[in-house]
Amino acid sequence: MYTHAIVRRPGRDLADGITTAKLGAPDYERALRQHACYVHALVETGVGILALDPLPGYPDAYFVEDVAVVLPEVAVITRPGAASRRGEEVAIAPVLARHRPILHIVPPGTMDGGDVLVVGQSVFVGISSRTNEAAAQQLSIMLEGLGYRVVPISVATGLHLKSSVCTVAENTLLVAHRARTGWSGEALSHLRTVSVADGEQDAANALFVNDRILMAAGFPETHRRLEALAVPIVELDVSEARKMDGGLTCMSIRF
Ligand code: CIR
Repeated sequence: MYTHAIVRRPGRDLADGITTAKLGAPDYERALRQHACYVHALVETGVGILALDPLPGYPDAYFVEDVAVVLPEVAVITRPGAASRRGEEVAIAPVLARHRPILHIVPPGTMDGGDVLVVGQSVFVGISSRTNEAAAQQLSIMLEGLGYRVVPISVATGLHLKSSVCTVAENTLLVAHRARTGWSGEALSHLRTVSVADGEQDAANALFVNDRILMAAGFPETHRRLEALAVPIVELDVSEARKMDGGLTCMSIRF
């Protein structure tokens, strides 16, 4: 069970963040309302919220997931792959230092937390435009003594590994069709998978917290498939985050 979630409010400059989405500019007031609903949904899962203010000069900083990988034993502060986001990690380290021993990804490693998917003792690391092999190796060395196995996965499309695959129940992944190419059968063989419905790609980033699935609103067929898991599902409108390539996992660090 998770007991904490770190979140950061979007700033007025959120439209200055990086995006490849062609969904238009995000609206600040709407983004704030949607973020408040997201935080409320997290509260309802039973976690305590550590809420941070916007970080001046860092319009992507509310995507806090990217700057840390937190396990029960340790928190790894990443080195974000996008130059404009480097510095966000400095602001998160003191918050996590109150809860975990801290380790750091160092140059030449670059890593975004959105590329790291922890399933039990397996730590899948997407090798993407943001996360490189050097960082995956550093993480492997940090975690092997703790009993984890780091498995690099090539991210062929989408921003991060978790743009296309995420946990939706114990040992169960929600997987977009496009993500399957990067996985060997062996890596997935011990896991149950649910496929994202055709045409519902942005449903692929859902968040499983304390026996509840938080998913983006507007993806009825994927919702229907997830109902088979018999896990309560909470739909949230995250249209403004999606305009900036964000989703459900990106906006919190759970531990
Ligand atoms: C970026 O490009 O870095 C942000 N606009 C979106 C980050 C989304 N983060 C995530 O999926 N973990």
